[in-house]
Amino acid sequence: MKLSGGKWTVAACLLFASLTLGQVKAQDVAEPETPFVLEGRVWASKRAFIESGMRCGTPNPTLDEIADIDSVVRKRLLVSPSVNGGTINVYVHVINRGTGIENGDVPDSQIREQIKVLNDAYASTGWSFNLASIDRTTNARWFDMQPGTLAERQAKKALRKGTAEDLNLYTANPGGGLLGWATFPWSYEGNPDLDGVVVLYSSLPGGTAAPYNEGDTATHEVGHWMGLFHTFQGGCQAPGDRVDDTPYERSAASGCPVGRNSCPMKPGDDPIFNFMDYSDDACMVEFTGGQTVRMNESFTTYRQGK
Ligand SMILES: [Ca+2]
Ligand SMILES: [Ca+2]
Ligand SMILES: [Ca+2]
Ligand SMILES: [Zn+2]
Repeated sequence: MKLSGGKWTVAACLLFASLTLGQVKAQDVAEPETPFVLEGRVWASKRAFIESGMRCGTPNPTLDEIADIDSVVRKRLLVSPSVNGGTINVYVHVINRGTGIENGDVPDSQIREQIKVLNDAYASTGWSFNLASIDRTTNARWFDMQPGTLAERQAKKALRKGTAEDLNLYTANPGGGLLGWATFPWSYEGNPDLDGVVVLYSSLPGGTAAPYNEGDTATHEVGHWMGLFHTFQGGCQAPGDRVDDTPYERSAASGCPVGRNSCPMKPGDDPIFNFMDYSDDACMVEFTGGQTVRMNESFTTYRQGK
């Protein structure tokens, strides 16, 4: 009698727990449709912002491009094994339109915090980041540079330092609330001057670009710079992001939709906690082992010694 009462209690608890979990999931998936504001620009909702393409300006490559990129990697790895992590020098270029944070002149303290965020994010991958230098340039046209513009080319040509192994990180206000973009490792050979990462100055830790102000825009863009694609690259279709341990994902996540499963025919929930999705900074917390391998192999093929 006592025993069966205990069983009922356990069963009731399990039922309650699963109902509660179900409710939490439903709440997290449906974000409120309230206006989203970034750098003075307004979208109907954060989801609308995500779908506008302003979350990240790094292109999604085609299947043919991915096949070419990866065949070069396979050939390179026949010559000698891949590196396993390392330390990357970071040259930070603060582009602003005048003095003060509101004009993009972010202080050294915020840049040091950004480097710390990078080091924490990449700790599991074996890669670390060493702040090599900070320079500051006041140029309103460069401050508003966008991917593929003359302003981008001029700014980077004037400011870029180091080799293919070095990270050039530019802070700017890339027009209309674009959070950032990066060049891929395989673009270095043809376009060394453009190599690097640009982020919205207010996305640095403690900046005003909430909920993208914990420094993970840089984490995400550096992921591209290291050779990673978005987790939703290719949707539910193989080869996806070319990383086996990130589950397939039909489209970018917004917010922190715990339990999202946009490719139900493929195993696993969506990788919404991954730095290469579009979730809020607070929700982005991990790279996978497969992504680490891809970074190592991309670096070895396209950056090491170049
Ligand atoms: Ca994957
Ligand atoms: Ca799935
Ligand atoms: Ca985070
Ligand atoms: Zn991206």
